[in-house]
This record gives sequence, structure tokens and C-alpha cells, in this order.
Amino acid sequence: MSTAKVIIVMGSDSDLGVMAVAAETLARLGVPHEVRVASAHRSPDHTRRLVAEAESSGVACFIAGAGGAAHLAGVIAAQTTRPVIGVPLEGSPLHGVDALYATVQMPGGVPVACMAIGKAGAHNGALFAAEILALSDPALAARLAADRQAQATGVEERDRRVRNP
Ligand code: RP5
Repeated sequence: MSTAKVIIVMGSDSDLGVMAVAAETLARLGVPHEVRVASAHRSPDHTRRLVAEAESSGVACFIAGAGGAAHLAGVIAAQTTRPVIGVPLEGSPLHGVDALYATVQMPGGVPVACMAIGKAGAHNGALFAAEILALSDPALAARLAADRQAQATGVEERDRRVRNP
């Protein structure tokens, strides 16, 4: 964990299919990161240790993805004042709405930045983490701006294709 600036924590390895999107986005932007599994409910001590170790090793920001009664982001936020980004995940019979409510409805005093449910949330969570780091990293800010421009160019290209099939 020594060089990671962002740590992506998942409640289970069954979340990897979605949370890998966050790792891919951070890798594309050149943000050093690490992916870990820790459960707020099944391994509370491991989760506590992970947060403490991440803080000591210089992690600036946490991304926490969990499904069901998703307390992971909140439990991490309870133990650090570094930014915590929560990604509610689908998979339960309630299709992620349970995780959304659990992640977004933090009590005043312990903030979690809650993203959208699923892959869009994992993608945006990584972008949001990069935006936080970019406040003190002009080269990363430039890469984020280029990424946003490439996205706009891609939409314009799709518009051209739809208009001229
Ligand atoms: C949550 O329970 C995890 O984040 C996962 O989304 C869900 C199911 O976990 P598994 O039973 O697949 O390990 O804590």
C-alpha cells in the first residue's frame, strides 16, 4: 500500500466485476491505487486496521463499494477525516436501492460522497477521487480535462454517425 493515493475497498470479492471499473479509470488517469476487500460486518477489525494502515501510508482518498446493508463507506468514514466516496452496488433482491439508502443517508457529522448505483458509480467514484487529488496535482488536472474533452468528442462522433449512417 506504500505508493497508493487512492484505496478501493469492496465488501466482498463478488463486487470486483463492478469495482474493477474504478480501478481501470484510475489506472487510465495514472493515479496510484490499490484494491482491497474488507467487510464492515464480517471483518470489522480487518476494516479498522486497513483504514489505519492506509492513513499511515499516505492514502488521500477512499472509494468504498458495497451491496445490501452497505455500511462499508460509513464505517470507513467514521475512522478517518480523509474523503470517502461510497459506491452502492446491486446484487441483492432490492437491486442496490438498499445499498444506496445505506450509503447516502449518513448522519450529519460523518460525510460520505455517494455515487450512483453500480458501474456508473464506480466510474464516477474514480473520477471524483482523481478530481480531489488534482487540486494539488496540475498534471493530473490536465489529464482529467483531456479525458472530459475526449468524452465530448466521442459524443459528437456518435452524433455524426447517427445523422449519416
Ligand atoms: C456486501 O454483501 C458485499 O459488498 C456484497 O455486495 C454483498 C454480498 O457479498 P457476498 O455474499 O457475495 O460475499 O457486504
